[in-house]
Amino acid sequence: MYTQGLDSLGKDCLRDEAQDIGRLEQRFQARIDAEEKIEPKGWMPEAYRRTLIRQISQHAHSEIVGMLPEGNWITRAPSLLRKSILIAKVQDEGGHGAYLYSAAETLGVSRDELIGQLLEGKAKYSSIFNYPTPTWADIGAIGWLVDGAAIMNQIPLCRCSYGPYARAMVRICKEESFHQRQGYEIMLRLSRGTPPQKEMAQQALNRWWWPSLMMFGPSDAESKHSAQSMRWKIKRFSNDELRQKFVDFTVPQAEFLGLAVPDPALSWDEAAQHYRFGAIDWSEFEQVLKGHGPCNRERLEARRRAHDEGRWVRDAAVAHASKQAAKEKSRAA
Ligand code: FAQ
Repeated sequence: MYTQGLDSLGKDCLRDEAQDIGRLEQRFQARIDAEEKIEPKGWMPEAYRRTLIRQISQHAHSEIVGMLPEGNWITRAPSLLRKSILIAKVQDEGGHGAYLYSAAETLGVSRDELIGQLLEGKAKYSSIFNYPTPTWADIGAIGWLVDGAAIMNQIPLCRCSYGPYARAMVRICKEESFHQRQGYEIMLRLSRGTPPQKEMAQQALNRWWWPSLMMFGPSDAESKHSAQSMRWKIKRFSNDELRQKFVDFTVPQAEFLGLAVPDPALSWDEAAQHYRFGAIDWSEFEQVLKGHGPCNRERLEARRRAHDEGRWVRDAAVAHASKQAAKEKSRAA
């Protein structure tokens, strides 16, 4: 873990002003309003810390569970080149999970604790990763739509008020943007291919469109955390604003592919300069969040199995680290 303590400045603040949390909170909010970054050792309200741990850990879990739907196609990718690209992408997602767990650890929680919550089924991860990938086109659709939605949500997180999260997002977004393009390129190839290939791409779009819109979270009216997270500049845009941006950005891309977005209510609103889209089936989203999506059980089982089978690697890493530390100590003595 990086740090759990306050630096001396923070301690002084606490000693001097322990009676006046209100003033500390005001000063904290003023720093946020002035676009200053909040760093791990500085004072922060407990609710801010808890909100960040919740969001960053859910985000980290999403990256790690998100390796599974695509990992499913590594052995079956249609060429050696596609296989190597997919391996690199899935590995990037694992790396994103690792940076994000590190960012969460700066808030005084351990990675083991967070992973324990995921494996016990107590922690949330993105709804999107509970859907299956029955064809190669699903890999294209994930890159294009899921990474596309992730970028839309995550670019603003590069300006999040919490320094370690914001900095982790810079690299993550660069990689996600490559992922999005590789997914779109798969879809382009398929949609310019034979009629069955184009149909495969269309079916994948049909499967991933609505779950991708759900990725942005409940509507603003139902989003319990948004208002406070926006005051704290953890979130810069609401769930509905980001969803709308995604639709506006993605529909022309579908048109370029010659594929139909599976929404009969979709239409361009010239006056508003936005696409209007049909109602989202929030009951499906709620079912997925409750653990009843098509692959929830399979995903958690896969993570538990990987955790158990990887125990020897963790043990070996710890043994190696303590041997190295002992060597260092005897060299220094
Ligand atoms: N799935 O009040 P809000 C990726 C929960 S990474 C599951 O609106 P908030 C990369 C929410 O946690 C994808 N749960 O909450 C990749 C809360 O539950 P709680 C992940 C959801 O936090 C690509 C409750 O509903 N990205 O794709 C979902 O203000 C390809 C109320 O919601 C991030 O995590 C959902 N879709 O806004 C990897 C980005 N939506 O905690 C592999 C960072 C909401 O009260 C392959 N996170 N919930 O029990 C965020 O921006 C925010 O946390 C939101 C939700 C926007 C997701």
